[in-house]
Amino acid sequence: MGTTNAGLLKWLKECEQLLTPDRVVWMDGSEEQLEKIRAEAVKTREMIRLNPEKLPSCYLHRTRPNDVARVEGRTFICSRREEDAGPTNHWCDPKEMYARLYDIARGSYKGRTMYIIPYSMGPIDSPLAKFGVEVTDSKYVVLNMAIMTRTGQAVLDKLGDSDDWVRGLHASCDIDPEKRYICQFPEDNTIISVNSAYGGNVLLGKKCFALRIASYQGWKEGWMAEHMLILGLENPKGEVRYLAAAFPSACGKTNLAMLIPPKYFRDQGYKVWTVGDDIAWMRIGPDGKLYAINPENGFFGVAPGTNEHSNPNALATTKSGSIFTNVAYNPKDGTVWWEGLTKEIPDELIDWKGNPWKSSQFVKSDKSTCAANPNSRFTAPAKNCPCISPTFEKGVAVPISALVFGGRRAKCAPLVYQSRDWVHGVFVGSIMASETTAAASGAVGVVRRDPMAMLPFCGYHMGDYFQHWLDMGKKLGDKAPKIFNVNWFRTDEDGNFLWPGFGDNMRVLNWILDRCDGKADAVETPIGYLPRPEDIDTTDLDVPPEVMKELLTVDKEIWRGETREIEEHYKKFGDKLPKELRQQLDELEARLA
Ligand code: OXD
Ligand code: MN
Repeated sequence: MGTTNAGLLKWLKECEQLLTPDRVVWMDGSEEQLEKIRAEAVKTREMIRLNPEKLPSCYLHRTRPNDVARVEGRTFICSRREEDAGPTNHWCDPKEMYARLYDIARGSYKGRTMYIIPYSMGPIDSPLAKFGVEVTDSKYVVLNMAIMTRTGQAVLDKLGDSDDWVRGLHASCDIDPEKRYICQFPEDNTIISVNSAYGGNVLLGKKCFALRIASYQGWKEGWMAEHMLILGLENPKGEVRYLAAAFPSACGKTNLAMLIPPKYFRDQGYKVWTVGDDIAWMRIGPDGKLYAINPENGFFGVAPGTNEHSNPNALATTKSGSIFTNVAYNPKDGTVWWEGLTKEIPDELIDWKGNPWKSSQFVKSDKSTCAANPNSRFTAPAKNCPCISPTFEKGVAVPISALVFGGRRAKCAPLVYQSRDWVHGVFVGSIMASETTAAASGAVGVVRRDPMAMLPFCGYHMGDYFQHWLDMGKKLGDKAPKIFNVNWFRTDEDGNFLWPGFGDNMRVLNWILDRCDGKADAVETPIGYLPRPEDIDTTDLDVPPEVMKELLTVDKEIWRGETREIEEHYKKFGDKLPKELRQQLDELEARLA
């Protein structure tokens, strides 16, 4: 391994002096080196090797029971000034936080290996790519980063002596939840994560870099880092149009990214291509249009609920070279299982904590009796995905025709609507919300505002973030993508879903993309442009016309209530709320009056 990058070498020396590892290993990106680390991880029981015939090169990992999810309460944006982190982030003075974190991490690699992972977010040669170096004492992190990003010497070669790279320090320490911190220092291009070993907190390229740090970089440098899937929809003529879509968690982002069109469309030659399932980096190209890449190289998806029906493409993606975290183990055949994988529940398993589990102990209403943790995950290489976009494999950015926001709303939002223009679209994103489900603890149906699905991921003041969106719209002008909102979760009086969702969502995406091409009709309503029921192709769809009508109605009374809630939501941002958005709210109120 080699680099002459003085800034990098200096930082690594400082890490080594602070952490005092027994050994230092540079990750060179070779399969031989990874294979050696996998073998060591099996020996130390950090990984269980799964059935090599049924799941070749796949492993199971269990985290500590106190360390199974992202921890928003312990995630900090340590900008120099508190007001720059804004009202939606936890903040701490960087000097104070560095001191606290160095105290926690000091000497914690004793008896351990310090792994140095040079990695690229985005294809190494892409003009949209950015680089990072993560230092970690966890083989699990090393092996996951090797799936989720491009790693190794090639990154150092491309980085050269540049200072444009993100420092990422991860120390497992004692996995003490009282001393767990996930800290971003946006002005220093630095991330420090201590006392966790769970993916979302420790795979520093993902949420910490590709969203929190990158959103800040995008603001300063004139581009966008968004919590969005990217997909391409190919029509029978072979033309592919791309959209990027933001949804809060538990709204089926990975499923939408990998959807399989209904048979009627497949038979005509329609296809969906997955570019990414979680993060989009977008820049204005030389032709003035907005282009996107998926900066990741794999999927870190939620396992429960993934099956042959809900997402066959995701399931196929996990069949080799994947790491499963906190799923159940089937000792009979050395495979894995999670709730929803098969209708039939295996009689006996080893649960996610490593204890014997019998199907008879499962109580549907009690998540703690599940064999797999509800947030159990698969880390799978994107190249395994049967519908991965050829553009992803070539490493090229795709032109974005539409930006889509969505959430889980029982009554309020219609199946789909188009914003009046870019500024109104930014308003639609800024008021994004989702209702809590029975799946999570707490009250059901409570509305959580999650602007652009970035609430836990925006690395600076959200008022400035809204302004950045408005500024991007000004730069894009008439080349700007059109902005839409979708809601797959509208219900009837008894709480039953009105829309079948899954593959049939393609019917809505088709209307969206036809709107972008000026090929589909719509009617104007107070909230934006809606299709008429006949504008959505419902061939072979078992949804009666009156239900289609219901899915596409806007209840003014509900929306008047909604505007009162938006007033409250907007108060949080104080005078950082762009006046254009305030004006959008006033205009919406006037249209609903
Ligand atoms: C994720 C998340 O894991 O958004 O992608 O929490
Ligand atoms: Mn996500």
